[in-house]
Amino acid sequence: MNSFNSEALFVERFKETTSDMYGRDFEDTSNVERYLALGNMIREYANSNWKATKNAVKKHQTKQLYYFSMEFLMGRLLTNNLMNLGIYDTVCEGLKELGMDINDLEEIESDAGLGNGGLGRLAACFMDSLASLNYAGNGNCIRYHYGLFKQKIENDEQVEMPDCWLKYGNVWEVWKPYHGVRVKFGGYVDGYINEQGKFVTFHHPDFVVRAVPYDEPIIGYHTKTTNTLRLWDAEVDEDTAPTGNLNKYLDDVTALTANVYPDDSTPEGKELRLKQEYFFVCAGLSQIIESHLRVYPSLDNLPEKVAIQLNDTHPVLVIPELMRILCDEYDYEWDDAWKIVKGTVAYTNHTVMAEALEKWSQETVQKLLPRIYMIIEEIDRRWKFEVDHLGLCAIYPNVAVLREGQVHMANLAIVGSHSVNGVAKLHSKILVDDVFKDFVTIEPSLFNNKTNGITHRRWLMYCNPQLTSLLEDTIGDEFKTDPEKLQDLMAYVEDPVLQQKFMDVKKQRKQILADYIKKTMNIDVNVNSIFDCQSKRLHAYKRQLLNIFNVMNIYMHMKEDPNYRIYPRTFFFSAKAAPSYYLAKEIIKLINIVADRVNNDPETNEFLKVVFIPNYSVSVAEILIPAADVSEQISTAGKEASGTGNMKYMMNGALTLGTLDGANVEIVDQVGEENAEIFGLHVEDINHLKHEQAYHSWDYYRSHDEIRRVIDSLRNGYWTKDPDAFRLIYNDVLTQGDEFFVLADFGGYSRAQTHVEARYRDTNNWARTMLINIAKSGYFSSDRTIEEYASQIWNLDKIVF
Ligand code: 26V
Repeated sequence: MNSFNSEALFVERFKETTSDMYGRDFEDTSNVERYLALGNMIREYANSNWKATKNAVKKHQTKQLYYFSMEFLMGRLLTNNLMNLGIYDTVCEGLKELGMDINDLEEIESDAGLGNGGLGRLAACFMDSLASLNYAGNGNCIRYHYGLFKQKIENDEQVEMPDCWLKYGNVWEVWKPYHGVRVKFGGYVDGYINEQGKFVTFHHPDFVVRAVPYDEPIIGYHTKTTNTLRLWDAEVDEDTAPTGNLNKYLDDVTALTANVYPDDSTPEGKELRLKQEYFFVCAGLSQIIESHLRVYPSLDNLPEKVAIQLNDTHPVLVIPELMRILCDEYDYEWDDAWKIVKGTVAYTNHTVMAEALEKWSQETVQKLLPRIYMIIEEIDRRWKFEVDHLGLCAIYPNVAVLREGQVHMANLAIVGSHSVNGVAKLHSKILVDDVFKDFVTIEPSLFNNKTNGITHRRWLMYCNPQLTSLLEDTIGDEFKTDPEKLQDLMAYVEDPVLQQKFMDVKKQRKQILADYIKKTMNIDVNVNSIFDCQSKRLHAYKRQLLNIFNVMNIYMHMKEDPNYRIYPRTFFFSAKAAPSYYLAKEIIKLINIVADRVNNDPETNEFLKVVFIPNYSVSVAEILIPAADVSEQISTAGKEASGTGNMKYMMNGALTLGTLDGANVEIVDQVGEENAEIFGLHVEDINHLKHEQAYHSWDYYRSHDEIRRVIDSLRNGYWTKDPDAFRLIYNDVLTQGDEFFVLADFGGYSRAQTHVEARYRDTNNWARTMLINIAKSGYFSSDRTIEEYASQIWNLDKIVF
């Protein structure tokens, strides 16, 4: 009988397991030991479905997806797994009987932060939806020993600390050392013509590591399906380790999987990053090929049985590596191999920022991956031939894989894929009309849109049980497996009783956040104030600057005019900056310095507070987002590919205060303009201003008194004595022309903020708007997104048990 059949049985087995694992009485074990024991029990319990899933896939020859991503921001899994397995209540009650609170165990788990931001969290949401919808979908990534840095704020500035997420090991993983794979780097390639007249190559590498997989079960919500997230670690390869200079070899092996790259701000070639990219691509593919051949006689049918999705260009070496395997190891002719590759691989683009489109110097790629480089050259040569043949050599500069000494990874991804998608309607349109338009003339059918989504299981049911239970009471629980059913709430949005109940839930969540802020930062916040939240990576284009400029303006206005007072408002910020992104770090400093001042000013602090919550992560988001009244989504139009925080906030009822950018556009489509607060320049306005070179931020500075007051305060000692403290910001918005139109949008933003305040004063209407946001958020469940990928790109069938 399984340990979770009844509360009593659970209590008995839990005590037994803990005591057996640690060789001491249960009463003498620590919470860490109990957490680890519970984790083990859950994983073992999940094993039977894990096995059943693998067997079902084999038996029915179900097509499988492999999601290749350099990042997976999984967060904590204890409660998530318990809920998906349907044993959460049993465990909670059992623990209670033992005088324990599940929260104490939850807190022990590290937040698995193997990623930077939206792209990594999207991968994690997709894993949850795939399993919950009964698709065979596996993740493939690196087992980084340290997550993205932990952020502390010291003297108002960001300090980066190591994130030792494996401190207590990882209860969810299973180490599979016997499935190790060799990955080869550097050296040189020999070529000769064999007896059959075929060109044969032989790679003599100068660095070889063993990639070893760690598998984590990904448990579907109330389904049997249990998929695999495979994380590859690097180990010494005993047989090929170089003689002499052993320490350098050991260091190089260790470095390979040490860190998540925190630098999504510096594009310049970092060799180690390229090594990481090839490392997990090579290992992941080798496992796919091996398991395919265990079931099927050849690789001819790979595209019918395997789909590979590239999460951005980071894993794009899948394309030449799969060509290498097919041609060098399985003797395929180039054209046949190319068909298989193109039929198998699809690519998702996640940014239009030119500086973020990956490029590697040809020299680096050639040196580090000599055989792969030869294949890329051949791909480029044949592609160029095709383009010439179509009489389109004029566009060659924009579509070339190799150009001016660089490998253009996005171009390689497009050439080698059968599908290229953007992540929101507007973003996909910009890809087609602008960024990749020359590819569109050649192969228009390649391009499509898949608007992002978030798993409503984590971002509603798990992180906001209070709201979930109100929804259950109102519309039943169908929305849990069919999130579009949240629409049923539309029938009740006018109901003042429900409105009041909803406001009560929101207040409870604000109190939880307030308690967290008090405990971790010792700041008092007023739960009756408007909770206005901006949480996301710190980037100039996301314009945290616009938000803090408005705060500065409000404060200065209240100081100047004692009759001017706003409706009480607390501005929450939470954001990490890449360690080498100096402007972003200066913005963090500005926010914190402003916070120190306004929070401690007795004249105004009953109206205005600013809180910068350190270490934005999945766990912080789970506390912050349910408490939000206002969701700040204020990027420069055209720059935010989609955003996914916007969807999480919406699902928890917050009003979107945003520009028409990314998925905000679709949020407005869903809720109607009157249920969002939209301001600012549109993409077309911005394109026009750029094209005509008609934007001059100085004009705004000169003609707009409030803007001038704010900008001057950066340098005149108003906030800090150091006149240079905010020089980068000052230069950015004035002398360097304000690339992201902060000053141009300031007026509209400030008016929109005033409008938000007026709306909030009308409590019933406000509650109604929030309820409509929740009701319409079902579209943004990643279940919808995954269904679209599954039917339109991957061609997956559901697993049959
Ligand atoms: C952006 C930038 C912008 C400025 C300079 C350097 C740089 C480097 C990297 C990036 C972002 C890389 C890809 C990424 O994380 N994109 C995010 O993907 C999310 C999931 O699709 C999406 O919601 C976000 O809008 C998008 O920024």
